[in-house]
Amino acid sequence: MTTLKSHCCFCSMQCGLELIPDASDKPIYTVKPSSDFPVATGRLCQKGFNAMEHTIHPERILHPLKREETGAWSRTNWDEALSHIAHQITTLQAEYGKDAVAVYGGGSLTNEVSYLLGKFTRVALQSKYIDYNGRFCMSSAAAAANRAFGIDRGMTMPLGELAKSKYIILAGTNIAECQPTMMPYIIEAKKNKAIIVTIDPRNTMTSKIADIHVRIQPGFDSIFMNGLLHVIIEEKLYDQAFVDKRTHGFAELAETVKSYTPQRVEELTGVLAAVTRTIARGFAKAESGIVLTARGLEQQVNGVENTLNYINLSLITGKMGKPGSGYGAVTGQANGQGGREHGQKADQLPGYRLIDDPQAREHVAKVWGIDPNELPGKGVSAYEMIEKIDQGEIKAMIVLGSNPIVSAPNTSFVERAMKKLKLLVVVDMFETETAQGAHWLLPSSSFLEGEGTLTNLEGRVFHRPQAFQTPGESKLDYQIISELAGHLGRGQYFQYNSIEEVFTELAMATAGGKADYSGISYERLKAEKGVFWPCPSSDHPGTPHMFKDSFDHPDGKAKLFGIIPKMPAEPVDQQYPYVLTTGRIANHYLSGAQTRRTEALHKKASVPVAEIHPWLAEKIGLGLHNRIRLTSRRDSLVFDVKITEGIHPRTIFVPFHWGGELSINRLTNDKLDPVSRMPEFKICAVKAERVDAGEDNALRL
Ligand SMILES: Nc1nc2c(c(=O)[nH]1)N[C@H]1C(S)=C(S)[C@@H](COP(=O)(O)OP(=O)(O)OC[C@H]3O[C@@H](n4cnc5c(=O)[nH]c(N)nc54)[C@H](O)[C@@H]3O)O[C@H]1N2
Ligand SMILES: Nc1nc2c(c(=O)[nH]1)N[C@H]1C(S)=C(S)[C@@H](COP(=O)(O)OP(=O)(O)OC[C@H]3O[C@@H](n4cnc5c(=O)[nH]c(N)nc54)[C@H](O)[C@@H]3O)O[C@H]1N2
Ligand code: SF4
Ligand SMILES: [Mo]
Repeated sequence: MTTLKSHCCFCSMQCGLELIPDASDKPIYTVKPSSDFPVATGRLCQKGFNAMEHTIHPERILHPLKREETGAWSRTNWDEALSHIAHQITTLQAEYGKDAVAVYGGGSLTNEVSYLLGKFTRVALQSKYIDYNGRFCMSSAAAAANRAFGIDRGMTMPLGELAKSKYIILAGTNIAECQPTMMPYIIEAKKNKAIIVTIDPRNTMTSKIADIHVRIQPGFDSIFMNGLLHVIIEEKLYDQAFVDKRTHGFAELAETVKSYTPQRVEELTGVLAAVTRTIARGFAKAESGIVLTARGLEQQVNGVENTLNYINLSLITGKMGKPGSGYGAVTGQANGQGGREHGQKADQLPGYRLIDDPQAREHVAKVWGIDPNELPGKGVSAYEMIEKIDQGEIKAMIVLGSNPIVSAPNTSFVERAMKKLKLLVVVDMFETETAQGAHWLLPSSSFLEGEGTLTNLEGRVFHRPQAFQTPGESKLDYQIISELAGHLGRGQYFQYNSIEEVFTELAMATAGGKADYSGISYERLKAEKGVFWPCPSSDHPGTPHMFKDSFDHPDGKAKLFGIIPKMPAEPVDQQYPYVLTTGRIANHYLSGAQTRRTEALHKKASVPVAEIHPWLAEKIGLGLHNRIRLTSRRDSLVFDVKITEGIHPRTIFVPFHWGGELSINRLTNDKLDPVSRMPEFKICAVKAERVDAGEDNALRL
């Protein structure tokens, strides 16, 4: 047996890994970091080292399953499953219209599968309803980048630039737990005397390496940012030449931030005026600087505006398109970048083309061999699809690559709505919380079985080879999608002999679009170990650095936006006096479907723990062995507690990687950003009460 190569299935770093066979020749492998992938070379975090475990878990679904009337699953075969599903789809569409059937995708899927899901929805189902879990992830960052730069690529520069930077601002991004193998790039910068600033309501593993940590209350980023912009403009520390030549909107921005003196910002946020001045002057004067944002400030009803305000900082200081400088929204999922480029989004066709643009429709329809008029129009965002189920407009849904019963906001509502579906098909490796309510569960492949391309957080497209055959009767996603299209009578549009053929078609579909992959081929990816998009021709080297000379708006300039800070959707009040924020811990991944089935990770963190400040513990009289009840306007749950100085006193943090009674998303708010339709995962108002130790609680300790 030989060493096999793959990439970790979890975060957007997409570290290369090798599977070293056991000397005994048994099918046992040890996971080691790969030495020949140019990103985080030779490094894996604990999730990466354990990435294989869930793929061989005994709970893996190995045969198609059908829900009997008794509620139990029964084993079936592919032909029966797909023909029944196709029949139900056709019947529902005949009665309620094509749009009665929806698709819900995910950002872990390869570029090819993301692309095919979009094509399947528009060509095989002929429905307008497709969206995906990236709506809960990168949508605010994407909308902000499109507005400011005219194009959305999470990071505008390769990771290597971090090490060269002299000033790095990390806002609402907990890299040490969420992209752990990125940390050495930042530590390298620190060794070269860079200043590191973290902005987060919590002291995180990331803030441990910060020179300055700004402990901001959730929802206050834009006020603080206006303070920084105010100082930079008042003290004329901005890059006048860059602002004049390469941006629009400076006068409006200057006017907006005029009243945000550091003193006023201190009164509003508690951040000392001296801290605001120090960071403003330090960043503006540094010879290079990088701003990275992530979900902390993006997953809010003001997420797009918050992100735009951080982009303002990069732009007015001219820290774009030059060494050691740039702005980046740190992408989250394995293929969080590529997954949002190729048509899983309600309003997009492959290559970031807009579905309501006649030229885009014509181009893609031609590649697909259909009439542009056959293409449906824009659908709605992920959460709004769930609302449409509740309203009775969507009757059937195919979920492929997501577990919304755990990961959507206000999951008590989501669960009630999903129960109304006449047909729920889940394509997954496991019987997830979402699959527990499904009518059909179709066994899919894991990352070790599915060959394909992904695009990492830098915009680097790379090839992930197949390591193993699919176990049992499970199939590759692209085969499941193509075969179902066949059963729906649209098989002629889904004739692929290999995943490479899907990529070749994808590349054609993106030609001339913003995310142009047309110069990329499997051959190149294998030889070059990745190519950065845009890459419009086979002799184009790819684009590691964006915006060196111009931005992507028609006039080549970037746009500045004066942001007037707004309240969160659910401000605290007397009844619900604290802010609940949610996020991640290092040991688990998203809805936990994979990492709760990874013993080595799960045993380190088997339940969610609420982080609270000692002030709050005292206020609610929390003693030893007590737990905490958190209640929002939507639901109420009990959690174990960690008391820590390292959190804003009025803020409570709970990770979201668990289902059922442990699922914090039962409490979160489902209000959406008006532009990105991102839910407010990071802020909702809660009350907190002490739960006295009962017998069972005492035993737990
Ligand atoms: N271990 C692990 N790694 C992961 C994932 C995982 O589930 N587990 N998921 C992956 C995915 S899909 C994603 S999207 C990324 C997410 O990566 P991150 O966005 O870094 O992760 P989060 O924990 O959601 O949020 C980051 C921080 O935002 C802070 N925060 C909360 N409210 C605010 C606010 O108003 N302002 C500011 N400035 N900060 C705030 C939180 O305290 C938290 O520390 O991680 C990826 N990597
Ligand atoms: N409260 C709160 N909620 C959040 C967030 C938060 O910060 N706070 N963050 C949000 C964010 S950023 C994200 S990205 C979402 C993600 O949340 P989810 O979309 O639920 O993400 P996963 O848990 O990765 O679900 C992926 C599912 O797809 C399956 N899967 C993995 N790979 C494949 C594959 O190749 N093929 C198929 N068919 N299936 C596969 C897995 O087994 C798993 O069941 O959660 C969001 N929810
Ligand atoms: S940093 Fe991300 S991609 Fe790398 S091993 Fe860890 S989870 Fe996997
Ligand atoms: Mo995400």
